[in-house]
Amino acid sequence: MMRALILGGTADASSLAAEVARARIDAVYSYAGRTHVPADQPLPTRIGGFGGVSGLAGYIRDERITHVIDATHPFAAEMSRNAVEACADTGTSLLALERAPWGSMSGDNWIEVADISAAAAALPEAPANVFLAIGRQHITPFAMKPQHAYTLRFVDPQEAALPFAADVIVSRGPFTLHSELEMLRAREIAWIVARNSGGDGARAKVDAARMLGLPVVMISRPTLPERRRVESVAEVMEWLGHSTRLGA
Ligand code: 3Y8
Ligand code: NAP
Repeated sequence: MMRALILGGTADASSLAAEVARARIDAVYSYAGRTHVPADQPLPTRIGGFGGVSGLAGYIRDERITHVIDATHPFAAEMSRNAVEACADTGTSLLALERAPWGSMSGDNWIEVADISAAAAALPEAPANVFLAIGRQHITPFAMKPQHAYTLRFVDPQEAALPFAADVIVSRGPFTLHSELEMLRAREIAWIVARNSGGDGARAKVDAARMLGLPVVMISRPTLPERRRVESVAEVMEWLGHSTRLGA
């Protein structure tokens, strides 16, 4: 009897949950619990870590999960690694739903770096207005360049003290080209730091940067273990034996 676990937390995961619910597949949606009020899902939802690989393997056994879909964000590397191990340990089918990275196009001025520390090192020495579009969890490396006027964007209001002076915008995506252009112009942003998230939910700032001729320090994705992956909800549904082709 099929029972699916969706490791969620992205717009693609929400789209998948809607199709899975429509197909009446027995499934559970999972959030890490990073945000105060995550978006509602049309499936039974669990919130919080599993407790590492063994915790996830135990969950899979206890809940009789037969299929795991890793629809987490491309930078949720630890969750993805744990899913590969736990599914191998329990002999459970695993499929990743992972959108393609953004590619730079003519007019883009990207400085591609491997990680957050390299992103901080890539910023200039001369003070500038810098927009850090990388959330809340991994901003400490920028404390090494306190000379910049930083703008941060969080999903929830700031709780802990910041490691450097910064102005915080509280807003969850997805963001529009118009609102990103307005924000960048109003704050006279000269540099943007972003993760190569892919997808549409956060692409607007990259397009706005190109239109304004701004440099973007683009953080490349972490390498993930080999696993079967698709880029569309339709392919996941086919894998689950529920084609979403019209009239199917
Ligand atoms: C809790 C679920 C939807 C989903 C929205 C997508 C788009 C906006 C791009 C910017 C970049 C950032 C951040 C971002 C994106 C979507 C999508 C995506 C980047 C929610 C969500 C959860 C999270 C967790 C949160 C992180 C943070 C990262 C903000 C919900 C809204 C910056 C990633 O305060 C915290 O601890 C936040 C932590 C992980 C990265 C960080 O290090 O701070 N996402 N984001 C998920 C869970 O608990 O399991 O609250 O409803 C989901 C979305 N985030 O339905 O439209 O699909 O990718 N999320 C980055 O660097 O790209 C925003 O501001 O331009
Ligand atoms: P991470 O660093 O890869 O994972 C750290 C730990 O968080 C995991 O080992 C697991 O804890 C728990 N976890 C992560 N995702 C989970 C999920 N969907 N359900 C249950 N537990 C989860 O994760 P992250 O980068 O902080 O991302 C956390 C969540 O935010 C994910 O749902 C991800 O899709 C979403 N998100 C992340 C980003 C980003 O930039 N990283 C962007 C957008 C959305 P245990 O080991 O205890 O099981």
